Amino acid sequence: MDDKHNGHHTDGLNGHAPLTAQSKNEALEPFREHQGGEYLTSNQGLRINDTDNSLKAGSRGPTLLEDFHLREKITHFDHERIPERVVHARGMGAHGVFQVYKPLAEYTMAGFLQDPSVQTPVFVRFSTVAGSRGSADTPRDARGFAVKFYTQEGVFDLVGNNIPVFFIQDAIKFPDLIHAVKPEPHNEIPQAASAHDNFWDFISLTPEAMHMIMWVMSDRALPRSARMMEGFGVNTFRFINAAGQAHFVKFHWKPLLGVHSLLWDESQKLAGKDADWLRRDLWEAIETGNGPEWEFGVQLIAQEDEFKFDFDVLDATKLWPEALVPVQRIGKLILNRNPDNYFAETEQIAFHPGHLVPGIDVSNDPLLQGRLFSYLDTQISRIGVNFAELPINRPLAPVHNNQQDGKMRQGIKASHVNYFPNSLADGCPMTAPADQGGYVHYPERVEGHKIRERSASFGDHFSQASLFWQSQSDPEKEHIVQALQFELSMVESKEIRTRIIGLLANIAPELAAHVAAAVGVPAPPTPAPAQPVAVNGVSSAPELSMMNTVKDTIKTRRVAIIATDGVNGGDVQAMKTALTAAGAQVKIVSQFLGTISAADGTPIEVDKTFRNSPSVTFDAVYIPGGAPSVATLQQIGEAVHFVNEAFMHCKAIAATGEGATLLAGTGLPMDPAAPSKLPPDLGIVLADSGSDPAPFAQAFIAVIGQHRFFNRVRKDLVPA
Ligand code: HDE
Repeated sequence: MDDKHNGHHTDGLNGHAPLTAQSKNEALEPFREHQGGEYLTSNQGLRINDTDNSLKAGSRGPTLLEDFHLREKITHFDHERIPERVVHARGMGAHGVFQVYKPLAEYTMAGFLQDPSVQTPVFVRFSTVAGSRGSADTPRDARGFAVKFYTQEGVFDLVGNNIPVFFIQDAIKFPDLIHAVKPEPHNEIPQAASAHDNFWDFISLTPEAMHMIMWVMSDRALPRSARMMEGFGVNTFRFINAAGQAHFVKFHWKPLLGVHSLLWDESQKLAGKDADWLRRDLWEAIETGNGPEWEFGVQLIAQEDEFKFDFDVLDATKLWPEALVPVQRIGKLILNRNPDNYFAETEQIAFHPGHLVPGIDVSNDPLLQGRLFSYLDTQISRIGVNFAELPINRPLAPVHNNQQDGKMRQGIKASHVNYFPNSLADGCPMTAPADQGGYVHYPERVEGHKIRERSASFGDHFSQASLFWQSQSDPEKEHIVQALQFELSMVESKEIRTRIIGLLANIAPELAAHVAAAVGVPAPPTPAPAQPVAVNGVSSAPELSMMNTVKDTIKTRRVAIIATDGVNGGDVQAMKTALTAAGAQVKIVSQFLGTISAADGTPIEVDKTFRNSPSVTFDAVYIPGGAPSVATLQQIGEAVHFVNEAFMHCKAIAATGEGATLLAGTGLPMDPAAPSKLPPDLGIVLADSGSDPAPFAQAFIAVIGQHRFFNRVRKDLVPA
């Protein structure tokens, strides 16, 4: 840490000691109410003698108004809810720590980005956007990725998404966008879904949205896990160093587990089978000591290079291709503690892109500018004007100002002086000069006519949408086409569908033609073959395809071993041991809970049933050998469906000996008598009974790490 920051943190008026990641945890401890051995009391501490019977005039008589315990209990219950977030209502959060890799003083004076030995406590909240608080986790949607850093210089909030661009360029359109995507106002249908007329009507008249549309129609909008999502600050911010030099900056989170997604069919089924899929996934990962990790990345453009690009750096519908502006990985975020109380922490946390620290400032991005107003405003109506005093929102840096009163004020100010300047309190709290950490805005020179107008430099709505399309692998393109076909098939107005096809033709003629073919509107006339569109010479960006992501780990992946009585216990044990050693979560799945009996009589405890944990809740499935077990499974529809569905969802599958016969219903082009003839890239590994389990398990581990195998052409033969 440089001298300036040392000085600021350890001397001055407050003299507070440097923080550790423990300190937010410790700061929350006085607010935690641990239970054990106490009497039940009223809110005033009165011991309660009966909480099951109201006070009545006779045991069959009317309840008496004087029953203060009944009234306190029910009245509090009546007021338990606060308004849900107007967007991003459904979410889950966790505590963690952030550490920078090396000092970033060259670019920013932000204290938490200087000293690799300092752990900055964080709280992160992930969310969907459109659904209400009780909606499912897995609809097609962008995901929020909001990080609150409790730094020594105050709270810094990075309120981002898992998609690097946004639908609109100017915040003034946000209410229209959200009204359009939310359930329609007359009948409040559909919940958490963009597949309806209002949304696509708005989009069809808003060409600037088309880049973001490509992202939300891609599998990025169906994350397998919050732990397997990228995060992006989306808006352009500024870094400012101690010498006053500025860089435009875009923020990134890169997950160490890679970026992985569900398939649309899985997402829909999971919404019913386990509506809490993503929430449970994050919770369990942290509970089992597998806290997720991301690297923090920055893309920097020097202030003087502002106009060197084909896009405007202030336009939030554009990304900065990594070939032009590399992502520098500058630190690591680890989530390691679940909240103690969902409401007190995850629901009451209040983010705001205007929560900044010295060295980080906003840009003139008109989307960001409007957000700066909206978030503070919404916290006031959602929580109250004193939201910053709630335990989860309190900065670790001390707070001293002359704000006072308001609903639910917590602190008791002992001074009788509440204004500035003053002499009666020796001028305190006093303003801080920049060299004492006082926040100074970047002194950008601004000049212009007062005007409601979009800059012409924001006018290209299709090049980056094309770049995204061109950068996708074939299966990813197919999924985008299928998503658009589905969404538009739900749109009743043919005019809206036709307008969308017209917009898609500007991105890629073949995309428009494929979608049109399924939604009952003519394809636009075939133009001359399109030249690949390039952004400053970049016509394909590998970072935009999930095919190029991390694929070398099976850590925390859920693997089902399906079995029943007569299973070959050796197969089960060898596979379970190998997968567990590689970090997977292995579950024995059978028809009923209890124990099953292996062929040699050994009891095996069943963890899950086909009904309570269908194949959509797993990443991979193993079918061990043992003729009696396999014969029984073949007679259980849910077991056969389990395997067929895993095949259809392109998941890794392994089978030993007669286990392979369960693959018969999948449409797999194989001869069970000669499993080696199976094409190697289908993600299916088979072993003969009695063969060496070690290399077999390693082969299975390798395919699970690949996540999905989209080249199973016959997957479409499987009845859904
Ligand atoms: Fe938000 N957004 N937003 N947003 N946003 C909110 O604030 C808003 C935008 C994002 O876990 C609200 O506390 C406007 C972009 C996340 O608590 C509200 C505009 C990005 C969260 C609001 C945007 C986001 C919110 C609702 C257009 C990605 C959840 C509740 C200019 C960078 C934070 C709340 C959490 C929440 C306004 C656009 C991310 C109403 C006006 C772009 C992750 O203030």
